[in-house]
Amino acid sequence: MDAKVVQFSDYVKKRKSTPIRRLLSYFKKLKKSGAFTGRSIAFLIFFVMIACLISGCKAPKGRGDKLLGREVTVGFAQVGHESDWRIASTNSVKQALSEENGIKLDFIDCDNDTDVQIKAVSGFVDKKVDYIVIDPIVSTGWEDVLTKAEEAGIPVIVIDRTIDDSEKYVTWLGSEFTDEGLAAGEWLKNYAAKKGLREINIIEVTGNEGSSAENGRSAGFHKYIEYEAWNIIDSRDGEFTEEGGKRVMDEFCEEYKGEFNVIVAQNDNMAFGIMKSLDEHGISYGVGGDMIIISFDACKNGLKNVLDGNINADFECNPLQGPACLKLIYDLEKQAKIQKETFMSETWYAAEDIVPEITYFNSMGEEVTEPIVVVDKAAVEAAY
Ligand code: GZL
Repeated sequence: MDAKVVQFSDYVKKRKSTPIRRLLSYFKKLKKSGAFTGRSIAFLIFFVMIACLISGCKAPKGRGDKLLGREVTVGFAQVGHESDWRIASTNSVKQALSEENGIKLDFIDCDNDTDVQIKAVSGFVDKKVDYIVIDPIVSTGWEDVLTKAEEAGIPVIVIDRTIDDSEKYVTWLGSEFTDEGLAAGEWLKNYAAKKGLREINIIEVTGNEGSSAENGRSAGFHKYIEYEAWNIIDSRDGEFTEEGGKRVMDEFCEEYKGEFNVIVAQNDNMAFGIMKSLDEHGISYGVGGDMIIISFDACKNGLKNVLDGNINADFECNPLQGPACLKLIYDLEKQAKIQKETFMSETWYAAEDIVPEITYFNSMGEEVTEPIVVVDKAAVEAAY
C-alpha cells in the first residue's frame, strides 16, 4: 500500500453549495424582486439567525462536519512514546484523525503499560465513542475488552502491532513483521558470502517481549539461524528503547566480548544505545568494523547511521498509518466493504551495494525478489 500522505478531502467531492449560501442567494433574489427593502431583509436575516440559534442548529465546526455529515469521535490507545517510530506513528494518526477531517480524537499514550491500555479501551467504550483505534502493546489479553466494545456496537480498528487472541475487531493495518525478519536473514546470508565471513556469531537485542513486532522479526530471522546453522550466543529484551539497547549491550560486552561479530537490533533506537555501548567498550562496528549491525524501522536517524556506515542494513517498518486509518473510518461511515487486513509498503536499506537484491520465500510461502536500496542523502531526507 502506498504510504503517500493523503488528505481526507481526497476521498470526498467538495459540496457545491451550503444551506447558508442558498439562504443568502434567496434573500438577494427577494431584494431584486423589489418585494422587500434592504432594511426589512436585514431584519428577516436577523430573525432567521435567532430562530436557528434557538433551534440549536450547530454551525459545522470543521470541514469534517460537512464531509462526514456528523462529527465522529475516535478513541486511540497508543503503545507509548518509546521510539522515533512511535512518535512518527502518533503524529501521522493525529494529523489524519483531526477536527479538520471531522474527527474528535481522544488520544491516550499508554506508556508501554498493558493494564493502562486495557483500561483506556474500556474507558472509550464507557464514553460511547464512535470508533476505537488500538496499537496493542502485546498481542494477547484482548478478548474481554473487545467483547465489551462489540456488545456496545463500537467498531475497533487495530493498527501496527496485531491482536492474536481475539477476532473482535473490524480490520488491521500494519506491517508483515515476519517478512522483515526473513529479509534481514536473507540479506545477512548474501552479505556474509560476499564478504567471505566464515563464522556468524549473533547477539540479538529484541523489542517488547510478546509484541507482534518482536514475535515476527524474531520468527523470521531465526528461520535463517536454523537454515544456515548460525550461532546465536544470546538474545535479550531491550524494550525498543535506546536505554534498553545500551543496557543489554553493556551486559553482552561484559559477558561475551570477543565472541560475537553480528548484532541484530529489532529497532533503530535500540541500535543507537548499542552503538553507545560499543563505543564505551572500544568495539568497532558497521562498514569496515568488527561488528555487523542489522536494525529495523529505518527512521530518519537510523538511515543517517546507515549513510554514515555505522549500521550495515536497516529494514523499514512504515509508521505513517494515519491517512489509511482515516480512509478506513470513512469507509466504515459509508458502510463500504473493507479488508480485514491492509499491509503497509516498506523498503530494505543497506550502507553498501554489495547485495543489490534478495530472493527469499516470504511468510506467505511466495518466492519474492526485492531490492536492497543503498542509502543516500535523499533517502535520509525522505525518511520519517
Ligand atoms: C513496529 C512497532 C515497533 C517499532 C519500534 O511496528 O510496533 O514499536 O519497530 C516501536 O520502534 O517502538
